[in-house]
Amino acid sequence: MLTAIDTPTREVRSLDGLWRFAVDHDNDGVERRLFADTLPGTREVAVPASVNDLFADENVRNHVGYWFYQRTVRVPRGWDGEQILVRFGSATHHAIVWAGDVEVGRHSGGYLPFEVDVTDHVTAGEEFRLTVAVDNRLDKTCIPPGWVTQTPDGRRQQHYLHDFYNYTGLHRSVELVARPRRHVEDVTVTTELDGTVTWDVTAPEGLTVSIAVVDKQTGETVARGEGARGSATIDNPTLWTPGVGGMYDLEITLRDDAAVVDVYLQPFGVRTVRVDGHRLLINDKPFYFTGFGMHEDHETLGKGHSDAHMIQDFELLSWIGANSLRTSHYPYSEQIMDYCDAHGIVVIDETPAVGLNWMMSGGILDSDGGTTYSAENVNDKTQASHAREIRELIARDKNRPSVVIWSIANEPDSVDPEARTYFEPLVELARECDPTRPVGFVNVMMAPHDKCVISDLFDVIMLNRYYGWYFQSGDLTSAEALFTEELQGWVDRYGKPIIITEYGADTVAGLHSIYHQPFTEDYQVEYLAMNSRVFDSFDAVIGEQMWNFADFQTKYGFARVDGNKKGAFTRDRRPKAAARYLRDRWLGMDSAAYGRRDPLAD
Ligand code: GCB
Repeated sequence: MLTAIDTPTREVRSLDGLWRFAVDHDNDGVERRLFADTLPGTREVAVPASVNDLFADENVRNHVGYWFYQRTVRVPRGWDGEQILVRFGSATHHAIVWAGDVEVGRHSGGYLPFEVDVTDHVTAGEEFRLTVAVDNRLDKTCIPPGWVTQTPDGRRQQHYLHDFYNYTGLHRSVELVARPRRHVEDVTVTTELDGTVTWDVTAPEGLTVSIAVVDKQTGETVARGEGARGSATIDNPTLWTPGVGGMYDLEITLRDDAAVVDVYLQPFGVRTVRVDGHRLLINDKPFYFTGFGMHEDHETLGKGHSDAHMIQDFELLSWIGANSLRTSHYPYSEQIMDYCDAHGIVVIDETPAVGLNWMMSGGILDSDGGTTYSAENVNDKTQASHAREIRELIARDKNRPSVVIWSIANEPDSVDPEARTYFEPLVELARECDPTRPVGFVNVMMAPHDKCVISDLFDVIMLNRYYGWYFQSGDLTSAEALFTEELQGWVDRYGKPIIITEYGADTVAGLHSIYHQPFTEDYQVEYLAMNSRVFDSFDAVIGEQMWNFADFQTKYGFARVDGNKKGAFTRDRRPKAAARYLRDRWLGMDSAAYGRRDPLAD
C-alpha cells in the first residue's frame, strides 16, 4: 500500500487530535447504530494513542470489545471530483468505519494501514461525521491469536499467549486524503549496486508513465525513463548504507496525452542484501547486527506513535552503538520505518504472528490446552489471516532499504510436525511477494536444532535464547556451557547465518548484589557478558539483539512486576548498568563497525 503524501496532484489532511469517544460496554453499539448520531457522553480520546492508560476507570482499561471513536471532518472545498479516502495508520485489532450513516469499510489486523473510500458519501466544502468502532478482541482466527472467556458474574476476559499488553486504539495517524480518480496504484522498485533501478508501476490502462529518479539529498534528477515497467541507471549511485542512509525518490508521472493525471513519489535506496554461506551481505559486505528487539510501548501512550518518543529512542540506539532492530512482535509505524530508511538503521521486519505456541504453558503464559496446530487452536483460518499479514506487510514495506529480513513469526511451535504443513505455504508466499530479501522466523528455545521441523525452509536462523534466565537461573557457568553446545549444533546442522534475536534477564533498576543474583543490575551485566562470550566464539553468529531495548507493559501475571523488566533502559528510558555494558561492547566491536551510526554526523 502506498503512503499518503502531498504531491502536485494529491493532498493529505491530518485527522489527529481529540475525537469523541464511547466505550461500548455491552458490545451492542453497532446494532444500536451509535454511528448514526453524536456519540453519547462527554468522553474524548487522543489520536494517535492507546486508550487503555488514559482513563481513571478500570472498566475502561479492561474493556473487551468495541470502542467508538467519532469526529466531524470538513472536506476541503477544492476537492470536488477527486477520490477521497480516510487512511488509518493502524486500528488495533479490527475496525468498522462509517461516513455519516453509511458503513464504508472494515479491516482486521491491528498493526498495518488501511484506507476506506468515502468519495460517494461526502461533499467538497462540507462536513461529515466519521465514526470508527475499534474492536480489541482476539480469537483463534486472528494474528496474533487469543480467546475470550466470561467470568460467572458476566465479565469478559481476553487471553493470549504473547508477552505484551493488548493495547488498543487508533495507534497511528488518521488522514483525509485526496487523489486523482485515475492514479498510481502501486509500485515496486528494485536496485543493483551498479545503480540500475528497475520499477514496476501499477496504473490504469491508457495512461503514459514517465519516471524521474531524484536524489533526495540534492534534489537533482539523476536518471529518467518511460513506461510502467522499465529500468534506468544512476551514474555513481549513492548506496544506501547501514549507519548512514542514502535515499532517492522514484517520481512517477501519469499523463493522458499531455495532461498530467497523477504524480507520486516513491522513496527507495540503492542497496542489495543476500545470504552467502553463514554471512548476510548488505551491498556485498558482511553485516553484524547489534541492537534490540523492541516494542512500541510508552507510559500513557501505550502503543500510540509519538515523533518525540521515536527520536528519543533512536538517539538512545545511536548512543548505545545499535545498528539494527527487530520490529518485535508486529509491524511498526510507518514513521519509524521512514526514520530507519532515512538514517540507515537495519531492520528485521516482523509480522504480528506471535503466540502461536500451545506447547508453552504456565508461568506468564496461559494456554487453554490442546496442541498448537489443531481445529480448536491454530487452524486454517489462523493461517489465512497469517497469509494476509505477510501480504500486507510486504506490500507496505517492500521498497524500504532498511528492511533486510522478513520475520514471518516469533516463537511459533516448531516442534509439532504439523508446523511444516502450516509454514511451508507461508514461506512460499513471502518469497513470491518479495523474491529479493531473505525470509526467516524466530525460533523458541524449546525447539533446538534437532527438534525444530521448519528451520530448513528459511534463509537465516534467528534464535531467542534465555540460558541463565528461564533456565539455569543464577548459574551462568552451566548456562554458558549449554548455550555453547546448542549453538554448535545449529552451526553443524545448517551452516546458515545465526542471529540471536533475543537474550535477556529481568532487572529491577536500582537493585544490586555482589552475588549472581537474578533481577539485579549486576546480574544483568554478568548475564550479557556470558552471552557475549558465547556469541564471540562462533563465526556463524552474525548478530545480537538483546531483549529488550526498554522495560514494557504486559498483561498481569505473577512473573511480571508492572511489566517485563528486561530492558537495557527503564520504561522511561533511563539507562540500567546493562546499557553502559552494551555501549562499551558495541562501540568497541570491529565487526560491528559497518552500520554504526555516528551521533555527531547528524
Ligand atoms: C520471548 C518472547 C518475548 C518475551 C520474552 C520474555 O521469548 O519472544 O515476547 O517478552 O521471551 O521476556 O520472556
